[in-house]
Amino acid sequence: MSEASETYDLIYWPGLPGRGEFIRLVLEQAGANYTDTAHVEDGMRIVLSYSSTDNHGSPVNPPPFAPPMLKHGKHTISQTPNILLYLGPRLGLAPSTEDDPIGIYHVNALTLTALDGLSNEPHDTHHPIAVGDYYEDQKGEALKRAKNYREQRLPKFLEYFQRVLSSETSRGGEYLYGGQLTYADLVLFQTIDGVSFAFPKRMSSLKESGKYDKVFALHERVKALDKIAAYLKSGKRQKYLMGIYRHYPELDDE
Ligand SMILES: N[C@@H](CCC(=O)N[C@@H](CS)C(=O)NCC(=O)O)C(=O)O
Repeated sequence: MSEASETYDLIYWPGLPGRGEFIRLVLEQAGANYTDTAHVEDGMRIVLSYSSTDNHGSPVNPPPFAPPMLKHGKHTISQTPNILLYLGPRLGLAPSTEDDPIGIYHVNALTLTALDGLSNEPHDTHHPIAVGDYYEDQKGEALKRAKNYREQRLPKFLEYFQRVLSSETSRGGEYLYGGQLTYADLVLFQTIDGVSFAFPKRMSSLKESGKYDKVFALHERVKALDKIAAYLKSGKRQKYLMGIYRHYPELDDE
């Protein structure tokens, strides 16, 4: 059953797409009613109140550690893939449990893999030592980490998703699983988009190689979906800045 008419509240840092973007794309594609701390006046204060050490939770919610968080009714869910797991079936972006009871676990695995290799690992290229330290203070290690990412890890993950799109369970190669759009496709779109922003030279040569054509085609396909295309053009889509996907030309050296 679609619950798109209910209101969801996304709690995420204003000013950058970040991990909140994975949730936003799902809400946008589903046409869901949602509020977003990125676009309210005291958004930063709201985010801080959730992640504060003064937050001891409620009778039904443990305190969350970090954004993104999703408030839905009296529940607050945290951890990006967990929020997606909550939203996917509710918003019609996951396989139906009646037809395919195990499908949601496959979609979740694909999502976790995209987040591992195309979101968390790119983040670690510019912050390989300490999340709380400046990039400039870990630049030497970042250069080494980024080289390994560009040469080994990035192609390995692209090859994996190319193989998934060529597999029988993709049902035709347009979408990752079951021949229909799921939230895993929206996640793969956003990760490819972000990695292309961070590593434009490397991604362009990987695209030109032709080895990952199905992955790049999925990126274009999702980008062209009516609701996603309208969202991307709207002022709601924020620019990549100092979040997970950062463009440092020296980290994108061939
Ligand atoms: N595994 C978590 C990571 C959450 C996370 O690292 N959130 C960032 C923003 S994208 C944050 O504000 N972290 C604060 C911290 O780690 O201290 C998820 O996927 O939601």
